[in-house]
Amino acid sequence: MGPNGPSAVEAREQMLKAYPKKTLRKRGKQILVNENPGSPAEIGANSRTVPGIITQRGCSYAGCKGVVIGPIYDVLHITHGPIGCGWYSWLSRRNMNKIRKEGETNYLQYSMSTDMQEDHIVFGGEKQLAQAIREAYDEFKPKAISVYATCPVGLIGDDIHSVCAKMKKELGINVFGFSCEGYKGVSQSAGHHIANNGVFKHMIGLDDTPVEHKYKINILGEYNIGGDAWEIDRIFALCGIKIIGTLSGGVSYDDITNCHMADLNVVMCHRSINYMAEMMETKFGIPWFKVNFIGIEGTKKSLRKIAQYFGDKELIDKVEEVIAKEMSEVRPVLEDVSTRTTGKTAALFVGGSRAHHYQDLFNDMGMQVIAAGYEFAHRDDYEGRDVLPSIKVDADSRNIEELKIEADPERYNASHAERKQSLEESGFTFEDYEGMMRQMAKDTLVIDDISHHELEKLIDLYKPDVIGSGVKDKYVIEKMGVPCKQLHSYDYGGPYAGFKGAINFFKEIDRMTSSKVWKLTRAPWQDEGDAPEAEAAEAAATA
Ligand code: CFM
Repeated sequence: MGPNGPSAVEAREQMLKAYPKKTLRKRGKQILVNENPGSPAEIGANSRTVPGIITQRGCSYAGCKGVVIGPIYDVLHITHGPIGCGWYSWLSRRNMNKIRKEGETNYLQYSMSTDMQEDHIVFGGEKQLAQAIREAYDEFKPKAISVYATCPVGLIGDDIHSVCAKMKKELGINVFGFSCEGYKGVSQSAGHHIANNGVFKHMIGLDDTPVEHKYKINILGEYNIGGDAWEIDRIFALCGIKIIGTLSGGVSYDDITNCHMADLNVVMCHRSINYMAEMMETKFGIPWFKVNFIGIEGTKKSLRKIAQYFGDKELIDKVEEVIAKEMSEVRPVLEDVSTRTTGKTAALFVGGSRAHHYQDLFNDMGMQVIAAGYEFAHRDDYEGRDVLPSIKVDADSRNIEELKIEADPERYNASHAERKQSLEESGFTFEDYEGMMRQMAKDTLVIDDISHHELEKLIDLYKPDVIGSGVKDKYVIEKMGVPCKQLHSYDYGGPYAGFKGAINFFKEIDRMTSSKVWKLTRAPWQDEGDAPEAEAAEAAATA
């Protein structure tokens, strides 16, 4: 097994040739053959989608409310807008939650919206918003209320920030708003940045209660999809490392207001939260580096790096002990599964980090990733952070505020900075992200913001054994006879992070790629006479 089909150069040409000239020029920059993984070529990323091309992207509101802030379980989230935006963001992302401390409340089963009507659009919706905040407060008495602007709110010019400030005064609780109108920026990535700014301004640093623990960290960019954060919590508890806040999977308001007391930030999803890591380092001196708990090699490497950061022999030994014990459970599963998965192929088109992270899990199983791409990541997520200075800031990015952060005169922790410096002198790396392309094999395809046409072409040409993607194309892929694993929601499964997560994933992918049912699938249109391929596959599968 392995990739059969044309060379990547030819596949690229076949994808592009259907397009009109202007589209071809644009898509040509976003579809690359990874010719030199050591020094990746420049990819067109974070640019506007060509209208009509059928993208998988979401909007700024989705990135802000849905992704970064929505998972905080005891903040009351109110969508200011017509009912659809609140409805479609109601528990549709599988960021799981349970109350962590006595006395806390979980509001995430509710969806709150101002339900804007035509007269609010005509006469303004500010009164409606103030009323909604008051009503929500009377009903629930939360610690904090967060308001999200949708497209029409920006178009009519409702000033949500002054309404929030007024209500903050009136109610005596923290009330803050996000100007994350769906049209801001070119994708949900803009919403991440807006969310980071708001969390930093309105929550980080409010509670200076010291946390007594030898090893205190925050995990940034981990959203507890399918319970991933809980598996990471389990491993850290075994190692004796304290997580103050996970931003923002399964986290409470109090955890976030206190998380600047940590000694270290580790970043899982670089795309959605690198801004926060940088701002916290500037203001409080907390160093950060990139980790990955998806895949056993990634998990081991990340744990060892954290232990090395603290530098205590006791912790370093404990981490090795935990790894050895966990691996005794992983190894037999992996050995069994690998007999069937080795040499099989996968393609991954997901978000802004998983198309990279999940390559580790497939590699663990001996599978080859023949093509991958993000929906909305930036060049640094593809080519590595060293390209940051050369990224052009266009009009769409300029729309998003860049906060000016300075070191906190009292709370900047200089001893963290000293530790960072001495570790760097011994070769330890911080603020590091190599990006996806360096890790991919030579001559694989890298496709940013893939269109349905390109995806169908890819399947026609290569028939990968599995595709990791989302619900927008899952059933298109499966109708073409290829199993699709949703790597946003995990379908109904998970966790896939850490050691237990890896076991779940190995079994799931083994089940999907070993099943013969896919070769028997026939789309209705294939029954109208031209189905020799499907018949041959059926004969082979039943033989
Ligand atoms: Fe980060 Fe995410 Fe992702 Fe993302 Fe997302 Fe997500 Fe994703 Mo869906 S924060 S970039 S905006 S890892 S919701 S948990 S799965 S597209 S790859």
